[in-house]
Amino acid sequence: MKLTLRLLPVLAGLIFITGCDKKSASTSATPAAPAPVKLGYLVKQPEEPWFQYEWKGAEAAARKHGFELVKLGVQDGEKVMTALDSLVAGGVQGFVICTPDVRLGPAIVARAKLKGLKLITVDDRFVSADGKFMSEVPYMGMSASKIGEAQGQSLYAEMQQRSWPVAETAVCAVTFEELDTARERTDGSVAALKAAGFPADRIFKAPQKTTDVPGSFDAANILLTQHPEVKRWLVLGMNDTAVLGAIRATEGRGFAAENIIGIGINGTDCIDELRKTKPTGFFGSMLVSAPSEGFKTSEMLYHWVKDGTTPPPDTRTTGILITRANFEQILRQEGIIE
Ligand code: FCA
Repeated sequence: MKLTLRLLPVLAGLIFITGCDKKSASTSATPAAPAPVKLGYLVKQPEEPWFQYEWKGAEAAARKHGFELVKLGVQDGEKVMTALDSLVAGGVQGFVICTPDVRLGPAIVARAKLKGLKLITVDDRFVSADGKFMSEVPYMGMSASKIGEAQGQSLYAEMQQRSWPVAETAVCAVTFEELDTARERTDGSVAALKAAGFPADRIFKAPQKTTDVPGSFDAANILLTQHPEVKRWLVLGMNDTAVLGAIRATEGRGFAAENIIGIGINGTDCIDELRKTKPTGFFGSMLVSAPSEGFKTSEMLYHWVKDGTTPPPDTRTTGILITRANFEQILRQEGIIE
């Protein structure tokens, strides 16, 4: 049973790829026709809208350049390795990956080399056994510290806008420090709050065990229990999901929405929240363009495979604040909503 289940993704990959081969066979009657370019796009959390929008961007690049795209969810190390084997079996020449664990980097690079696959990392940068970034693997991701700083500055500005007494306010920083991009974001945010004058002894960390809503809900809930004296909370975290879980925790403990200011990061995983007719404590998000990350990484990979153009080693993306007031307009311009 276990074996059968484990083989399913491989079989699914083979069926998909067989379908693709039929198409290429009918068009490759002329021997000189170049091999079609096939690329993979592997993400750690396919259920998160952020990654679905990255895929959307990658699909747009595939349409523009005429390559085939294989999208796979890889929630753990075993799924990554199985996915690589099925990609190779299907004639894929390279892949973009947001890995489920950055410490898998050396193993993924070794497997890719062995199989002759080109690879670009997105969002979560590979880390080698000595804890250093694997700078030899091309990477595209957020300017994490800067985006975090903007989150912290925006929280402070909104607190001032509401004339909240600092003595009654505290910061709930939902953290996931084992992931560098997450730690850089929350460190940047906390540093900006301190630089703006928010007292350091009223900034509390709530470490999340898992990077989903239940994970941040649990983390924030513990913190809220420890600090019943706090009347108003500023909430920050590495992404929208981290902040959303904490917002749900404040609601569970009876805080009114007007006593909470939460600002997320991504801008893609909070659309339903911002659309709610009754505003919640989720004030806004630092929007980063997921579709353009998906488009650019897969376009770079395409040129690398097709023309041998090596991608730049480290490309960073920036963010802007979206709130209830402007999110529809900005997300439409970004192509995230219709
Ligand atoms: C990490 C997070 C995602 C997104 C991405 C850019 O992978 O888990 O939510 O923020 O960085």
